[in-house]
Amino acid sequence: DNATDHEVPAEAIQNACLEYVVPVSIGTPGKQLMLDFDTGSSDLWVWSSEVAGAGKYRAKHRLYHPHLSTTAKRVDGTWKISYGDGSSASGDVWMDHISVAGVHIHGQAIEVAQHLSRAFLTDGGNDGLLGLAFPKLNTVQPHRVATPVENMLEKRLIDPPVFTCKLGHGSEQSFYSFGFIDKSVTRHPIVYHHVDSSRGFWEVASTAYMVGGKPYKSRDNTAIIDTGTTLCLVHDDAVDRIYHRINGARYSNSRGGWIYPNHERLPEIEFAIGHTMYRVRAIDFHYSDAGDGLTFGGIQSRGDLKYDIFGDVFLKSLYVVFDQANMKVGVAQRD
Ligand code: 0ZP
Repeated sequence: DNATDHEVPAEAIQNACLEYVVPVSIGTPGKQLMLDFDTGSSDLWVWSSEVAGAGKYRAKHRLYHPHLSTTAKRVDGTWKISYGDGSSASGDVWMDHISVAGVHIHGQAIEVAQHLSRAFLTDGGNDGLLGLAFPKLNTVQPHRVATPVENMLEKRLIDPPVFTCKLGHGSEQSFYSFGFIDKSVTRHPIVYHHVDSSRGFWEVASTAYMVGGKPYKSRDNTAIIDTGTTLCLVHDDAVDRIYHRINGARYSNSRGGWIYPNHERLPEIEFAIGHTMYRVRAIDFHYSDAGDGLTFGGIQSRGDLKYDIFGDVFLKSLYVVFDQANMKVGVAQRD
């Protein structure tokens, strides 16, 4: 058993604009589905042959057929999840083998979808989600099931007992690794920060930020590190200060967010994680073309939420190590 056995290959991810999906093999023979790895939830659920009324949408997805897997076993329990954006899914539960980035889990609960909300039916992007948040958020009733990371730790399948995430922008490569910290990603140091897991999220202190070199404090503020959220969502004080520094920026009701003229100069933007400041790179801040020579900004208001959400727009500037056993995240700036 040598060290490299635990080094798992980086997995390619596609569809980098809205979400990142990762190949996961499920069942016997293995069926490969593309799952959205979500550090903001703790359910592993998949599109299946049991999805009701999916009709023409089904053709856009790879499905898990528990009845065609020789290792699948039906278990007690049902699940139902609602996400921050209002989408939802529900169904029953099976046990089967899965393989994620070279790690084989024999006996993983798979939540099989029977009902999916409209957003999932019309989105062709993912074939399900793989939740990477803390176990307490799992929605299976009457007893929650173990998440893949929980199983990897419990069965000592990964050493060191961490997973890491590098999200690329555009055609830059992206990966998740399990049991392997890739030090070649960045020359910046990985600094470790305490995680408050009481709500089940990867929640860190974030009590300071910088806009155009000017420092601001945000007392008692926290942020959730969430690969399943596309944008970076922060409190309105910060949002206002950022867009006030961009000529011609305004809030657009029709587009549901802040926009600004293409090619406008952007201020430097940094947010604290623990006591370290991390920069949002300008290329990552430009989220999308809003038409009429305007750009939709990658940092938007968190609305009524009590915490910031550091989603993909910010994570593209970082390399993050998630250490569930020690309730820490290691974060390094990328160039
Ligand atoms: C998203 O970021 C969407 C994309 C999206 C939504 C709304 C406005 C947008 C504006 C511009 C660009 C993107 C926007 C993710 C998404 C991507 C691609 C295809 C999709 C198809 C259908 C639906 C969503 C798609 N959603 C965030 C979200 O809910 C919005 C949000 N975040 C609100 C916080 N508050 N993300 C969840 C995972 C999604 C679910 C993954 C839908 C894709 C499919 C979670 O990571 C959020 C998390 C709460 C957060 C406080 C950490 C959560 O809901 N966890 C469930 C637990 C239940 C709490 C026990």
